[in-house]
Amino acid sequence: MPRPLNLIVLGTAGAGKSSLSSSFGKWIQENTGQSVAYINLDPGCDYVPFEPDFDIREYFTIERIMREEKLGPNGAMIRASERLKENVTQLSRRINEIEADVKMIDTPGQMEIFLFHGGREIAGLMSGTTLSLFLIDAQIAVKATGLTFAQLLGLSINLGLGVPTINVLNKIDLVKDELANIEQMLTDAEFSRKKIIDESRGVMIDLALGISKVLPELLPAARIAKVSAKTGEGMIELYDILHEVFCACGDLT
Ligand SMILES: Nc1nc2c(ncn2[C@@H]2O[C@H](COP(=O)(O)OP(=O)(O)OP(=O)(O)O)[C@@H](O)[C@H]2O)c(=O)[nH]1
Ligand SMILES: [Mg+2]
Repeated sequence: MPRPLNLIVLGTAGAGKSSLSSSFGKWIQENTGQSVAYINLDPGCDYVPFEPDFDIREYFTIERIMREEKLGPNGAMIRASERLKENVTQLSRRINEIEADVKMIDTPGQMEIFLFHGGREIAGLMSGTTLSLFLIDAQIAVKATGLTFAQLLGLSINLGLGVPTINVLNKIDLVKDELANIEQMLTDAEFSRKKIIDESRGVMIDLALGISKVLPELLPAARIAKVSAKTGEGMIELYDILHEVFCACGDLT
């Protein structure tokens, strides 16, 4: 793959974005020999499990904005994203100057704020090829309605960020007994339909069935990767899927 490959790691709060940025980055380094840089775009975190080559917290942090501008955590996150947007040219230049084959880009848990304020702009200014990994907590995907909702969110990211998105089921070590079920929901529409009807009530059934009906038409053809950022399972599969998506999209530079 031409360098650099930018992997923007997105997902709902606590889905394992920081953990996967770290463990998949390490896996790529150790197993493919490519150099990996780590970019932290989450101004709200106290700790990240990697040593950032670029850290947005050098510019601002949620804690400081809350204190200085007397805002709550979400108001401060919006303010932080506005600052990201205002300084996007300078910040993306600094990220582009980092020499690495792969850049793992960790993002805030308040995904919608990042997407609507600055995320698209910064993704658009990165040199190289940019893909996003959308992390779904496997514990949510155990239910057909949860999986349907998560896939819909993945599509919104595709729309909001404007780059190809790979859906990644993380924390599979926590759902070992349910993995076959999840697999079947992903590949067998009729099975998924039945599960939705079993699980849901009233108006939810129609909504979930309606969404699950259109999803196959809209979802990218790529398989969903199943990984554990904790145990390291599934990293080869994720890397293979990256290749598939990359080849399907051609050279995106
Ligand atoms: N069992 C298990 N736990 C995981 C896995 N990935 C992450 N975790 C745990 O899930 C919690 C959240 O992980 P993070 O990596 O901080 O998640 P995040 O998406 O970066 O969280 P925010 O940035 O706060 O939104 C931590 O306790 C991790 O140890 C996994 O694959 N398996
Ligand atoms: Mg994080």
